[in-house]
Amino acid sequence: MPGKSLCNKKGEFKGLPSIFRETISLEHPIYKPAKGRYWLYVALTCPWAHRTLITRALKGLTSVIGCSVLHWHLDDRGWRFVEAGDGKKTDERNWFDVAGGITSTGLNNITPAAGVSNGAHRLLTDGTDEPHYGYKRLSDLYFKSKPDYDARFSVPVLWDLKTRTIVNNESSDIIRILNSSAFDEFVEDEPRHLNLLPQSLQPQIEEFNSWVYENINTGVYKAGFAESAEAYEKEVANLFHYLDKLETLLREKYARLEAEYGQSNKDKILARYFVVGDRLTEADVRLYPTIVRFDVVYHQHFKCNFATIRGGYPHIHKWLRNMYWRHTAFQRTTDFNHIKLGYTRSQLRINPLGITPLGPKPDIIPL
Ligand SMILES: N[C@@H](CCC(=O)N[C@@H](CS)C(=O)NCC(=O)O)C(=O)O
Repeated sequence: MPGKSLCNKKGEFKGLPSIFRETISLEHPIYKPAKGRYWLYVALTCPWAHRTLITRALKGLTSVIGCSVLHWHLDDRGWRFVEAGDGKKTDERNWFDVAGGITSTGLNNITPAAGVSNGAHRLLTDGTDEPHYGYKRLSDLYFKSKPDYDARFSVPVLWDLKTRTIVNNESSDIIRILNSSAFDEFVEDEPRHLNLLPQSLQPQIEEFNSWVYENINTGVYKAGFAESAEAYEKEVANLFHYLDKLETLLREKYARLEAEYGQSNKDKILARYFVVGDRLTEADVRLYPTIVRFDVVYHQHFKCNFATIRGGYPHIHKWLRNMYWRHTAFQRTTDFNHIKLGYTRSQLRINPLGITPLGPKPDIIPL
């Protein structure tokens, strides 16, 4: 979202519409489940793409649906792939097999001279190339699917290698496709049995998702992209009102678990400490990408600075660290370098000099 405004005349942020909304199922006339047929294009900085990576990992689909990672820097022409000579080549081992985690030397090793908007230094793995067609831009996939496409080129994209079309570019749909039983036959027992949307909890999950989406997931963007003080002030107050609501919900949940298992039985408590019900669901997957970005980006870059999560919300903080440190699918898909660089060096309307703040330290505190 570089350069151009995504706001209406009042300076209020409006999101990006998704127009590819197909699904994958045995009944679908075109998009049938198959191993190796579908491909996910993501950017690690993007919270919406992050949900799909977490779900892919949780469901054991990393060897069923491949994945390419766009360069973290978004420019006026949208997302681009890393090309040979433009940083590092794809490391198939890292990107395909694991949850999307990369090893990097860390943001703190970037010298001040790297404070340029396009990331001149290559001290981390910037992304991957496009392995199927050698495309240079995400837009190439959109035009291949729909030659007269005239909207923004957003990640995530779920792509069909057989028909060479975009199946879906809406993250909330993609996580449901990945969670469905469509790919069960290609997956090991354990992840296959994980259902992020159990029927008994569905109404609660939908209810939770709807206020979290409106006020927290997009709330940070509404505050950060606001182009008038009035719009910003309204949105930031609203965001923190809902973080307070979330904190209360988690405080009560934690107290209930303590009463049930005893205060000292931390392991048992943490094994059940999720936002809806006592098990991991889609609600955790959709909340996490926003909360893990909060202290490192949204607090300063989007001016969401009434409080940090670590400083002001002890129960959200505990939930966040529980997700990150106890669940590899969350940890290995979280790349703080891409997250920090992506926002602070791409969104130059907000941060014109493209200088990336180094803190907070550490990116996430141990549990
Ligand atoms: N509705 C979409 C929104 C995705 C979205 O906003 N992606 C952003 C990155 S965080 C993007 O790709 N923006 C490209 C651009 O603004 O040009 C979804 O949830 O999948």
